[in-house]
Amino acid sequence: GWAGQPGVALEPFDFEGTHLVPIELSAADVQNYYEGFSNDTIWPLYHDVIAAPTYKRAWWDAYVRVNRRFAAAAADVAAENGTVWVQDYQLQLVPKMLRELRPDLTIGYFHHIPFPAYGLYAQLPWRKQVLEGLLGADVIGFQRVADAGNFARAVRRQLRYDTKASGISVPDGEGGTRVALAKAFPISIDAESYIELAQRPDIQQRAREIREGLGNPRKILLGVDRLDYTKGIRHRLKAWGELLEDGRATVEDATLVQVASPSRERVEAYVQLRDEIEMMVGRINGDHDTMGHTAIRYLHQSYPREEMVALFLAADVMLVTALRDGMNLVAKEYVASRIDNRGVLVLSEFAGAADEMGSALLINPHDIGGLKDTIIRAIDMPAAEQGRRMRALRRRVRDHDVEDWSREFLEALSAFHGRTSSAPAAVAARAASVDEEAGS
Ligand code: GDG
Repeated sequence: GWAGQPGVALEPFDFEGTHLVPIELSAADVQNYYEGFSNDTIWPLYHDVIAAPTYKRAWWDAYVRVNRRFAAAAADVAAENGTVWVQDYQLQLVPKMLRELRPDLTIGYFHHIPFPAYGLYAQLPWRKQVLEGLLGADVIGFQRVADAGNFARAVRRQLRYDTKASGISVPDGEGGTRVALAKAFPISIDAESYIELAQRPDIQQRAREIREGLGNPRKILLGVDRLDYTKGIRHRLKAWGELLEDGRATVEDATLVQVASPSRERVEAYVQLRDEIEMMVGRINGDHDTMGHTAIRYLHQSYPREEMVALFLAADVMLVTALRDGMNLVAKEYVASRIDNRGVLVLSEFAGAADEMGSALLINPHDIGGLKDTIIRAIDMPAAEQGRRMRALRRRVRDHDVEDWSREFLEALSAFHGRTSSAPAAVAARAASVDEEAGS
């Protein structure tokens, strides 16, 4: 990882049983590699160009340089025949660079955000290099089956490699072919730690205080997101504002608590988004607040986990309205925290979590009319139906927590490392057998 602050050179150190090797990034690296290429090129492109991606050659050059630095550092410290698991879109070139430096290693990569449809991916001026970078891994994990499918299609179209089932035939540079696995491994949360927090009397007391502090509205609606244009916060505010405007809800009926944690504050699209959201909140509150009740309690702040769980316990309705989201852990954290089997999750079908959480009220956030109807349905949902849905959701999150996720990925990685193939048919057979071994 990097030190978290530009220009800070830290010696390797141990923390909670893990040896950490910080990579130094200069202020220019942060600007070009991190805020630029990672967060203003890849992030918007991979989230369906909700915001327009910026393509700058100087940013790409910085991305290559910094990826090389990470690869070199990993190559220096990894054990002989060891395993390296590369995390996320800031490091897409590392798998190939690392394989070149250390052919003995087993290399995995997990992609936390969506992988876009080919028609969008094709915009990327460096589309071939990025695919080749990722294909340096033995296993490339995605959140959704659709993401893995989009990746395989991009590989077929751009690189003309064979793909069968989840296996991709990659030339090994010596006339042979190795097989990389590209497959969905949906991430999860440490569910047990949320359950433990939700059981604490002080946190339950805090949930009651939060409700009191809001003037005891009949229902509390909650949104928790990094302040990001992918999260659909504007769509959520628009729907809620219209419901108040139409008289279908009042501020005594319900208050929306929106935690929007500060994020990427030096990227222009985020500066603009914050202005737009704060203007909307000001208008809606100005129109509807009373002395005792508010339409939206907007908090541009970050909170400790205890406070987040108290908020989850206080919230009758959780609104996850992302326009595009790799998974959305907040949806899973909310249901894990609801040890009382009450509360309603309204969940965007454009979040990866929708693939596993079919018992939520699924919505299309672009359909403001449908979103409004669903919010009313959630506010009015009878306790028995809440219980039925919440129990099914909680079962899924408890049965598949973050430990299962990492174990399944690492098992697939050790099963798949070193697979070679001469015929495409063999690729299909091997990919299918690993699918079974990974249990999905
Ligand atoms: C990326 C992908 C994918 C937020 N505010 C506070 C706070 N949070 C915590 C939440 C949750 C996490 O941050 C956010 O995770 P999400 O999954 O919701 O979204 P991203 O940050 O965009 O994460 C996403 C994820 O990677 C994992 O693969 O699911 O799709 O975009 O845990 O609770 N936590 C605390 N205070 C806050 O104010 N303590």
